[in-house]
Amino acid sequence: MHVILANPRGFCAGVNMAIEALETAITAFGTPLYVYHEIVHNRPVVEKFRSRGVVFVDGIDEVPNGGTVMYSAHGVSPAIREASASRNLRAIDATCPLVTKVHMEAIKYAKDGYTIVLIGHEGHDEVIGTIGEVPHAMVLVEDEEDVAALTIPADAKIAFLTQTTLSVYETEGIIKALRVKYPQIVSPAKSDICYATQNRQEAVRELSVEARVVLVLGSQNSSNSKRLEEIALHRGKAARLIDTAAEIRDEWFQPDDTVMITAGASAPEENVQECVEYLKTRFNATVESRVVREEHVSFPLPRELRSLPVLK
Ligand code: 2E4
Ligand code: SF4
Repeated sequence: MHVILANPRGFCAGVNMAIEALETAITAFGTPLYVYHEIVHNRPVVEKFRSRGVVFVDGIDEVPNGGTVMYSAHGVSPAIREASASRNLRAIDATCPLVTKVHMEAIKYAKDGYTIVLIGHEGHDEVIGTIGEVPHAMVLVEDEEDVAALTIPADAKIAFLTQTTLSVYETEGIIKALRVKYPQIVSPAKSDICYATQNRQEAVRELSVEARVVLVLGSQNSSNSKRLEEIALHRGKAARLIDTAAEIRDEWFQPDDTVMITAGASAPEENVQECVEYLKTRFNATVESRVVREEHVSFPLPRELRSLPVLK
């Protein structure tokens, strides 16, 4: 068996920042510490923090008065910020700056009188947060059928934005349909699909060609991880999205297989290495690391944590 380890894979700059922010907040404020939604969409990460006294909540009313709440990397709507303020909570914002950028674009387009089409997945934390900025000016589309069903007038002032973790290929199709229906449609100069999402997809597209089996480390509710699994499946690969090596089944493999391993932006490297070790032990696999793109991106800690005396 041969294992191809894809690069880039795993934690992106936004996830590194959010996890470091939570670690820092635990040190500074102790537990229980509250996080609105999962800090990132990864079960092992969430379970580890939960075992250390972090409480993940789906409503601000679950946080006791005067408590500390951190917003997850996926961002929140202004209504959530207001709810925290009215409860006198100490709020720490671990939203990825690349999600905040989309929020800012939404605010600007709405202020300039545009109707905004947001391409994204209904019910996803990031989409809920982005729509919450300008709900009166925004309509969500998930696919080309939704574009066909849009009733925005043909001559409207119209813009589109996207969720940060979509499939580049599928989104191109939806954008094409939007441009046919609304030739005047505008959008930000740079895609809202972030660098990490694009690079991890590119690595799967390029490296999966050589593999029969593709293992993607990541959780089922992780949009960017799910997209990596889908890309491999569309290419006819036997692809599996798993959280840990414990989910691996030997029947998935043939002894002389080439297996590509990657990880979504929220999946820890530890879980990748467990899978590599398993395949080495069980199938005598050789391992090769392949780099499709270099990444040199990092984000500062949330403002609320930068000036803490305890950390100086
Ligand atoms: C914030 C924005 O959005 P997705 O479900 O892929 O989130 P996940 O937590 O898996 O990945 C990190 C992240 C966070 C991605 N985009
Ligand atoms: Fe930010 Fe992109 Fe990572 Fe999401 S996947 S947290 S947008 S860097």
